[in-house]
Amino acid sequence: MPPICLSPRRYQPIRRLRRTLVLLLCGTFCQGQAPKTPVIAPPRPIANFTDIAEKAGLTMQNVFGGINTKKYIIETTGTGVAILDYDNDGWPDIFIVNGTKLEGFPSGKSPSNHLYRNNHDGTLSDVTEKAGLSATGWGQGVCVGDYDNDGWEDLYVTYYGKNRLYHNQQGVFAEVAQKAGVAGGGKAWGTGCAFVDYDRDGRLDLMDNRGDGTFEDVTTKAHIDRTDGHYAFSVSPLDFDEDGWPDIYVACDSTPSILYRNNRDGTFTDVAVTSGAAFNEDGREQAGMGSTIADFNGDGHLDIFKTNFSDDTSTLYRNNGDGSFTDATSAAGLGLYTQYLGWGTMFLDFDNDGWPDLILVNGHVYPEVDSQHLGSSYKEPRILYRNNGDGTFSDVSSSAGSGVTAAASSRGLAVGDLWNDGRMSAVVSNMNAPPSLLVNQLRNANHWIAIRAVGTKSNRDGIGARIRVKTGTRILVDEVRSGSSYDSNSDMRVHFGLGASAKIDGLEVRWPSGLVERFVNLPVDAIHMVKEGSGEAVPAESKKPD
Ligand SMILES: [Ca+2]
Ligand SMILES: [Ca+2]
Ligand SMILES: [Ca+2]
Ligand SMILES: [Ca+2]
Repeated sequence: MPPICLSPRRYQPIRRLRRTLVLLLCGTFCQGQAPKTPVIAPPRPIANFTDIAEKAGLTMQNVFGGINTKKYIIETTGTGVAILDYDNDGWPDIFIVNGTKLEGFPSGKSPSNHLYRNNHDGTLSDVTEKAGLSATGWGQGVCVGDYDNDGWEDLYVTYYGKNRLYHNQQGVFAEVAQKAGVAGGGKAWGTGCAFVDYDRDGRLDLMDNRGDGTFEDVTTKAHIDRTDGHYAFSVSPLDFDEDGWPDIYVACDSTPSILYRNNRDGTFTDVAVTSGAAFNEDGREQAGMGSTIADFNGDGHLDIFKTNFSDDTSTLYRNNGDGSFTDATSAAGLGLYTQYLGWGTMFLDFDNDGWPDLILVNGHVYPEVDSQHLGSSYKEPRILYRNNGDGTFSDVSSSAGSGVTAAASSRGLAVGDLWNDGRMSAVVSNMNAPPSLLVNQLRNANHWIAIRAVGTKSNRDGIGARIRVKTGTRILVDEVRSGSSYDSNSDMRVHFGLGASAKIDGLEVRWPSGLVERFVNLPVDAIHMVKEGSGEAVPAESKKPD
């Protein structure tokens, strides 16, 4: 059965944007005289994210419509970013989608998407051409998944226009969207996408993967088309009700969010309203942009965080563990800002203390906003929230480094352990500017572990696998996930901060095939390849009736 990538044509109704989008210290303690009274050390900085994009060689120029003036909404949405290991050398590489401008370009001068290969030394090389990925157009989102299970990560790129599916042929990509039946009609505006094995047949779907290199459009069959009148922006798969079947959260602009519950029979039902994940706590529709999934409060249930338009806060939906969500934004201390227009967002445990933190990138849709004195700016700083481990977050942006405080009009965001050292970095796509590569220069003594799931019976990426790590005091949970953030795809290796725990007591994987396995004796501070069928099988716990 197939993997699912919510994307092209059939998604059209919920992917079209509303056209009326509102035009819209004393630094150091005095040195000099030796103090007579004890000196209180200044608080240790929490993070020091610096933008090393230029130094690292990430120098492409994003082109996305007019620089100072935007006439159409198509010029405002920007592009996504993917972190993937395209050449299978074990080091994550970076793919950045690009757009164009209304006036077009002389032949040979058109902007292209870019692929950067990781040189393993803190730098990257532009390998776009060599990898066969030079292409121009109104690029939007990107998602990663090995749809043909050949061990090489494939790429799907959405467009205002025909979408592109790049089949990875040992490091060189061939564009096969038309042949595979996922190009769409060219009239829809593709935004977010994700690969999901919605029917758990071991083949990733973006639509329905027939298993012969083509996809059947199952939008109607799967009841996805029963959700009309939404302006869908980004896609985050998660098994919110823990029945072993992947569900799909879609953040929508100006309309209620969608939560597709997988009915285990090839169909989905939008349960966002009844589950409490459609509106905010005041029952208001929001203008959702990006979304991210993690268990923020350590209760074993995956929660949802969503960025929204300005004049609103972001929203944190706490999963109650019974199929329902509660808006926990204010209680978690995330209701501070309404001036920012949020796009990409990801949970990431930047300090490896075992509690997923949050990064958000912002920026208004129209450059013209700067002359209108509306209280928000085209270029806005990023935000970093540290998870306090007690259900609340603290805004640590101002002490998190120049890469966080810098203002940009950002859109896509992906996170990953770019240099395999346990430190999470972020790649950001900025409007009409080069990308940012935010690397935390601060190290600490906390431990971590990362898992690269390799499915055998399940899809090869293990997308949808649920991983539980047991330490002395905690059970950490996450899933292998394609998509998320704003139209982006993060490092699919699942990263867990472990705090002071120098060992784990065990790791359990529930594969999409249904197999539940335990893996033991995995050392910390390392990335482990965990292959389906190589662990110690355990009876599936608390299996709900099929
Ligand atoms: Ca690589
Ligand atoms: Ca492949
Ligand atoms: Ca489910
Ligand atoms: Ca943390």
